[in-house]
Amino acid sequence: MEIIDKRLIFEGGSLEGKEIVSSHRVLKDLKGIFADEEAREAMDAEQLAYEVECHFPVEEGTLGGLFFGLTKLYPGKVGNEYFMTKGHFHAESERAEYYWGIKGEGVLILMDREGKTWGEKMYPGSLHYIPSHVAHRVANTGEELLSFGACWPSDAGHDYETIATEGFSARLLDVDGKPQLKSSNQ
Ligand code: PAN
Ligand code: ZN
Repeated sequence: MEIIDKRLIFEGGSLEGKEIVSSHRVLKDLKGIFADEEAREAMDAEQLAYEVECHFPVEEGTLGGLFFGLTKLYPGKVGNEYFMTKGHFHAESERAEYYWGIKGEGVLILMDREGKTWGEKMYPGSLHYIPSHVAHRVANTGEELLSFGACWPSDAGHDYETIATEGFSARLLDVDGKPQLKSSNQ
């Protein structure tokens, strides 16, 4: 019987193989995400904020499959707010996910449907279970690239709209050189 090598390689903060799909977001794609929109506008619209490499072994929306992603989030700040991913609930809200830290330092910001927001420190080796019905985004609080892995159900989908319109109830800000979660209404 045959033993095959799919040459799908996940190692040292990179995911490679002919089935890998890459995407990226630059600062202009993150319009309205940061508190200080004026500061974001003053920055280079084409500056790379993050890249995502994904393995989608089944079609999006398939029940019973899994997707795998590697996110590389660059260091930086918009005003006093750390670079972060857009963040989303899953469209099929009753779908959980795992994240785990690979390189760099950051904070996983989580918000439930009642609007309660909390954070979990991310660093190489940290493992994070994101329960269903919980929105998630990651902020890079370090000086170097932050890479993290993710694994989620193939029928989860992404609801970016709720976060784009309502945001998270707290933001991760640099306060005197230290990351702090501050209420968005302040
Ligand atoms: C991750 C995220 C990835 C990028 O793979 O999609 O980190 O963040 P945004 O999708 O919020 O821009 C995931 O949570 N998948 O479900
Ligand atoms: Zn997700």
